[in-house]
Amino acid sequence: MTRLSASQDLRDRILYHLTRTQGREPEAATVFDWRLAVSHTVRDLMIDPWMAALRRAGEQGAKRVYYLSMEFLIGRTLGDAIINLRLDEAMDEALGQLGLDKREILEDEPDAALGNGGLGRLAACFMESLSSLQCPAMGYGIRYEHGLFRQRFEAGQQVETPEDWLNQPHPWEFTRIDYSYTIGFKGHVEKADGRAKWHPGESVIARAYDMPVIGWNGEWANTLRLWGAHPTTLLDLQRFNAGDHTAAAEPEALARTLSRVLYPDDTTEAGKELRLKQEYFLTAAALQDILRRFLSEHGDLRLLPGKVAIQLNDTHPAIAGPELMRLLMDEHGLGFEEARDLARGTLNYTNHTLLPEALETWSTWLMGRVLPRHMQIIEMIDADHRASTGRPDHVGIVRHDQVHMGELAFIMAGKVNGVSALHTDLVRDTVFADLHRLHPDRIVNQTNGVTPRRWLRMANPALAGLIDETIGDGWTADLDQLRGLEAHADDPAFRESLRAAKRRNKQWLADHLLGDLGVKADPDAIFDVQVKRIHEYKRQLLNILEAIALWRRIHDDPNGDWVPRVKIFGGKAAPGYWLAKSVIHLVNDVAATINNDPVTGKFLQIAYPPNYNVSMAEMLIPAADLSEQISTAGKEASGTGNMKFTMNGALTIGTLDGANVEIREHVGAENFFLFGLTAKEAAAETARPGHARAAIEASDDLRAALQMVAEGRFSGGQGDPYFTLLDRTWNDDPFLVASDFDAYFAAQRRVDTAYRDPAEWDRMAALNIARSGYFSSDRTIRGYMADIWRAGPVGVGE
Ligand code: B1H
Repeated sequence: MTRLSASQDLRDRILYHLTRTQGREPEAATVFDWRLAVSHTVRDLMIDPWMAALRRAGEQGAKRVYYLSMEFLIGRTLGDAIINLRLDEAMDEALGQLGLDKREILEDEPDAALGNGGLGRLAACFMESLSSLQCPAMGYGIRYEHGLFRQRFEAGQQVETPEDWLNQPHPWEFTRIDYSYTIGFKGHVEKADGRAKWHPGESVIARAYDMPVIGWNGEWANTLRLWGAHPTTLLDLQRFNAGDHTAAAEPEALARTLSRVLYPDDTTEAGKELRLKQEYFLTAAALQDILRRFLSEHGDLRLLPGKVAIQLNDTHPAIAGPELMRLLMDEHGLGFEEARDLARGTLNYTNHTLLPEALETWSTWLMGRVLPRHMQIIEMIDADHRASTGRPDHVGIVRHDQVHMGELAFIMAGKVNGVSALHTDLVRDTVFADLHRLHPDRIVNQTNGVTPRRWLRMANPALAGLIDETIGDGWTADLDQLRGLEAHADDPAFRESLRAAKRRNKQWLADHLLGDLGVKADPDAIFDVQVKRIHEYKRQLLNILEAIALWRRIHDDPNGDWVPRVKIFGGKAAPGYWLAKSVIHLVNDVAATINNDPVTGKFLQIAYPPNYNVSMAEMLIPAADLSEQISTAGKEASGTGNMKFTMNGALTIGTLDGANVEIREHVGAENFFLFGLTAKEAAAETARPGHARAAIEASDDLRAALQMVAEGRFSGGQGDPYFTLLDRTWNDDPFLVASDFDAYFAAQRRVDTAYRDPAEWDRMAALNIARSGYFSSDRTIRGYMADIWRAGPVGVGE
């Protein structure tokens, strides 16, 4: 089809859906109506590749990959689908003909915020890459009615309100009432004829809601299947008729609780019965669905490991081990050993964190009460593993009346992987050292990646256009082709265009997001961005203390040759994480003071737009000059934001932590602002008594900054709000803010110096982009396919 007829076709389809699906005439249509009409138009175009992919995978009896995750942080779908279907130009024309503003339509879509942070966003990037690589796969998650809470600031402090994305029609989903499974909880276990039978005391229905995930070039779509919880009996009619209307609706309310809210926890464990039930709900529904599909295609359970690969995204779905064994033993009559081997041939586990507070455990009491049969099977797995490996009694899955889900996941997995080279080494040396000795081939590395379709082509059209002009558009499917830009890094014309593209993004940000906040951001200033969950180990505190120290220095020498900066923060704190919330409060307090300072105002501004989410990341990252990746070495498993910034031509100031290590290796040490202790040094420093006090006493800048906070310079003369934060920094400082402060401050001054030389800065930015190809999630998924799943892509049209 020619472009003109393609755009006319789109326009006709949009008008069709506006009237037939939305029931509106153009004259009366709102942005919402148009957005739904456009979404249905785009959705229609996904159906053929989707159906074809499902058919082809079935016909070829291909091995299926299943990704089980409590989180899928999808964000918006429309813009991404337009890009992947290669409809952008035709759509621009069609919308133009209809007199519609594309940005306004795209921004009308609520973010599907079904995740907390990196772990959930990784799952979303993986789904996109699986489709782009035509690997037959399915994601399984929960259809939370309320995604991650909305964040507001009141007097600088975080206030949470419920998120409500399903309060309006969700055009991307298909309800599958025919795929419903009963999920049991509690009750008792009966033994009869040598077989165990679990009689649950409660049950709910898991119903499938499917979303197609279209890959690049529109050739293949996999399914993201999210489970919604529904009651087994809708209404207690007897109670209703007796006049007790509230009690009559109880079964429905109870069941729906299971898929009501996403746990707002990142790297800390929720420890709630409801969370355990949610985890089992997802896992049990997915496994029933997987076995049903497998049995209908293959029949013979012994083929399971050859036809099915299941990836457990962290330990959250780790109950899959015992559940799969229960199905194989209790429902299909297999013996323990055969069931164990089949399960282990099928399941794999990704570890995403070493933080002790995030390693899930459940009391044997709770596990035994909620999942009595699973508790028995866990004991059997533990005993069997001890017997077969000679592992001593004091280690194991069940210790001190706690079920350790990491150990369970490890023991039931064929492969266990870490998410960056450093993290995987630490997984081998620390949390799983003992299991690694027993199973030396089990742990492998798969460094995370991000999809370049969303994070470069869609989020940064200015840069994507320049890259297309310079090296063609082949990079979209093969990010290593960005290497072709290296040859242009010394070309002044290319560097000029690169600068112009970045400046356009900065100007837009300054005029909109930052301008709306009342921050006066000069697009020629360094846009210095730290966006991620707020956590002590990520050290937003280090960043804001540096800002205070810099502010003080500018004050002391207001006529100095300072390089203007806009520091931008974004991120949410878990609602119960008091110290993280205290850091948010401090950043906002400091911003309120500094931004209005007539002496320093033109050199330093601080912006903290509330409610950071995927869509905000899509605006901020393309406009960043400097990417803050400053976690305490050894604590950030990988990071994925760090990769998005690199791809978008921001330079990194960072520690040797997570994937920063590999980013630095790829882009070149001279194109990366490194500072701080290494993981090994950090571990030693943490163990040194009085390390924080000593570091603070040795640093005039840090001492002065802390002093200003203590004196209430940013809190109306009252130091009290920050007493605990300061006390912890002086006396404990487990994440070494003090020990790394001077090195960080000095690295920031190196950034200033580099920024003064635009040609050199642009060269470094060009090289960062050119060498970022490794961080495509396509590369990551190919790694999982080859090393973990032993699954191949299915050819289209073969
Ligand atoms: C990561 C989590 C996480 N690691 C518990 N662990 C959660 C743990 O709700 N919970 O209970 C939620 C999330 N998230 C992140 O995973 C790492 O911190 C990042 O470094 C990494 O890049 C990301 C993806 O691998």
